[in-house]
Amino acid sequence: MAAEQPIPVYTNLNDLYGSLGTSLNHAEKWNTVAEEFQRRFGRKPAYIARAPGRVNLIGEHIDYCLFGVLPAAIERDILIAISPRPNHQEHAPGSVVAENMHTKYIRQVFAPAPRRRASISEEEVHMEEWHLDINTKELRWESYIKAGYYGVLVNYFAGGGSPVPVDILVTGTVPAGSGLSSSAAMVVGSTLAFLAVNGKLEPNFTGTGPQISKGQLVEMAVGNEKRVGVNSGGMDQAASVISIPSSALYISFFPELSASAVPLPPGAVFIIANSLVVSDKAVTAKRNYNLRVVETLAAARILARSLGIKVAKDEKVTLREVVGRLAGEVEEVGEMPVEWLSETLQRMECEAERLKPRNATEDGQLGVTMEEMIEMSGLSTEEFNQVYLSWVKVEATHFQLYKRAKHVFSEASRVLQFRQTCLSAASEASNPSTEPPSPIDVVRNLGRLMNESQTSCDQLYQCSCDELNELTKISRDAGALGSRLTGAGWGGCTVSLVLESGVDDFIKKVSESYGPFKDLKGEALNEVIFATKPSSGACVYKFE
Ligand code: NG1
Repeated sequence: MAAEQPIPVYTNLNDLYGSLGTSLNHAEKWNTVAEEFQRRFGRKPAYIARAPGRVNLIGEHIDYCLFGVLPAAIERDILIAISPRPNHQEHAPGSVVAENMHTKYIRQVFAPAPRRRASISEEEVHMEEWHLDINTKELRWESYIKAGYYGVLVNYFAGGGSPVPVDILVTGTVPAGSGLSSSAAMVVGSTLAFLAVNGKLEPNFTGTGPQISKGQLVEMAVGNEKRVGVNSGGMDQAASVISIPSSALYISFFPELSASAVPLPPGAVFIIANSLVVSDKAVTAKRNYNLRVVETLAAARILARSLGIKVAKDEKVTLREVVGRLAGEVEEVGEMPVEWLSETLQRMECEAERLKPRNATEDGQLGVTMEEMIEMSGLSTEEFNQVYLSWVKVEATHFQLYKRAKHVFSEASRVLQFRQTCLSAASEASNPSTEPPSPIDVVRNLGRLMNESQTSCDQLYQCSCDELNELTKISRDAGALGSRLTGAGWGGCTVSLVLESGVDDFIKKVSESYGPFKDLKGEALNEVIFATKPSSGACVYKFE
């Protein structure tokens, strides 16, 4: 299983470039960052960690409800060069000098502070916890570096030991705040760089481990990103770590993280276009991302209660768990068969009506107030606050439980249909005794699902914006068979499905029609609209 494999550590550049499976000029990027590190810090880096961004083909805002999603890693990535500082003893333990090749991001110097535990027993006398200040109020590039580092400190140095002081140099080609997961790529890259430099990626002295698996790195990176203030699902980190070249990845989170390759139909090209509206998830979290997390959790409890499904008072049950309990799924046996899950999801789309406010207008525009939501949950105000609001800040007068749940169930269904369409097309194409499906029909079906996803994101989940709506419409008019926002939304990028034969014409038409692209040419245009190929997941290069 992909999630159980160890993180690849290369010592040979040919193996490294071969593993990436993409066309971009990798050698040049890796050499530039190594040379620049040498120029700035006077020695070669010890390691370079790579973590790619990702594009989500379908399955938006359902990973934190524990439904499966379908992303692919992209060629654009973050590279972090790192090396221990010479003369360790002269520096504070674990101190960091962090530089970024992008001139906009200035040099940062910080050190984790060891914090002695308040109550310590004899054995625990040497136990230390670490603290790193992370500013979650504003967008700061080093917060993502710190978030990755924090996880390494907590997981590997809580029981004692000193992290090495380091210099690091960061560079990247994943545009920030654009829905291509630059934040997850930064956190995964930073986690890997600090693990490597502290000797935590090597197998132990018997050569049998413990070596961190891809799945464990995903879990660490998800926890680490929460420290920047976003209660993300696990899609981005899983895509950045586990992806494989030439396929998308079906990632499911229930009953545990698992990932499998989904072959994409030949001739289908995914084109990313940046709306150039920057959406900073961390800063808007209480009105956007985190609010959606709370709305879906509250919807899950209320729906369960209304359907007579048992939920413990202190449990943060998810919509996926409610579906499982309704269908009588046995978690220990693994995820229920796809047909069964699809049927239950269809039923749930109807059951979601139970979440409409009593005084609902025809189109269900009005949500429920906080008081109504607490009453519907069957918990006391104190219990509700404790379970749903004590760990997160949200800001809203009304909570849109019905619309959010309806989006989640329909989007989860679309992911299953998208995956099934790709799998059936691939298996029929490889079976000499059946007529292969018409490629255009396959791609049309996928495109239709992507268009439906965009409508649902816009109208039910309200995570689109005028510019994304305009760009997806322009893309369809320019020949895309499907076009949708990708990632959290509220700005950022779209992904469009285009036939290989129409790529150049598509890019030309979109760049002539979308206002902010009109004056862009050459590299500047290529920065905002480009075709992408699925790339491989995170890895580390070790200099010898
Ligand atoms: P972006 O903003 O594209 O990195 C976010 C979440 C995902 C997922 C999507 C919406 C983080 C790190 N990522 O993606 O887990 O929930 O929104 O589908 O918060």
